[in-house]
Amino acid sequence: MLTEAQVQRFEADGYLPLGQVASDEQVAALRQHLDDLTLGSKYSEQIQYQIEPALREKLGAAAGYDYIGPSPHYRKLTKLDRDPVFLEYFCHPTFLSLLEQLLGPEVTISRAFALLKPAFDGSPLKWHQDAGPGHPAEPGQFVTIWTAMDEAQVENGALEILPGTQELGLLQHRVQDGGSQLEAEADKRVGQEVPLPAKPGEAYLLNNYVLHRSGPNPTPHRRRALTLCYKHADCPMMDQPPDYHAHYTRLPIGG
Ligand SMILES: O=C(O)CCC(=O)C(=O)O
Repeated sequence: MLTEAQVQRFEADGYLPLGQVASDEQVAALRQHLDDLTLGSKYSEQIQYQIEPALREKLGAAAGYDYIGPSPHYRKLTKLDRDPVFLEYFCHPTFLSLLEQLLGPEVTISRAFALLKPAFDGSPLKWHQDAGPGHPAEPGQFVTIWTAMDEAQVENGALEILPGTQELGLLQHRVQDGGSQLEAEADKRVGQEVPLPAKPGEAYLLNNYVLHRSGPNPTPHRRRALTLCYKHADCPMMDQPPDYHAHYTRLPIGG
């Protein structure tokens, strides 16, 4: 459970360090599973694979999701709640109790993915919100939990946050009149970004409206992390039919 002070801090800043949530053993098992899926022979049809843009350009491949065989150049793996090894971690008792506290007993996973930021060619992620079309539609009904699988520092692409920007609500992402509202708000706050360094297994709770980004990884140290978006089971998805969310994986809260 979060203390009252932690809830207040989360509401004010839009993020909250949760400390080490995944045990060393869990981190080792999750890392091994990521390696088996990407470098080894455990390709999974249930999961979507995306390669880094540099390799995509070299191969002349189309944008989107594609498996190209064992490779250290995968950028992202999605739909990880379909995989029992990941799902077990996504149902971590710490998550279940804080999600029940924040969202109530009926919670589903709306997104579950790993961003792998490979050594030397991990690409940057621009300022964004985890909200808008294709995301849950109702503020207060969804949160994200991010867990580092490797040591994350600014040098190898740690998360960065603009604290308090969740107060701005949903920002216009489309580029209009030479720039988006989201970029304009980020530009106003240059120098206010807070890096969120993390040791393997450490997690952060994020308000989905807070502006966040992560840098490139030009270092020899890969920076893998798991991002989980949880929502109230009945919260509709923006710009999707009302029953679109019905198939999402439900968490075993309250047995
Ligand atoms: O792991 C990261 O670098 C950030 C992931 C993220 O914020 C996202 O993809 O929405």
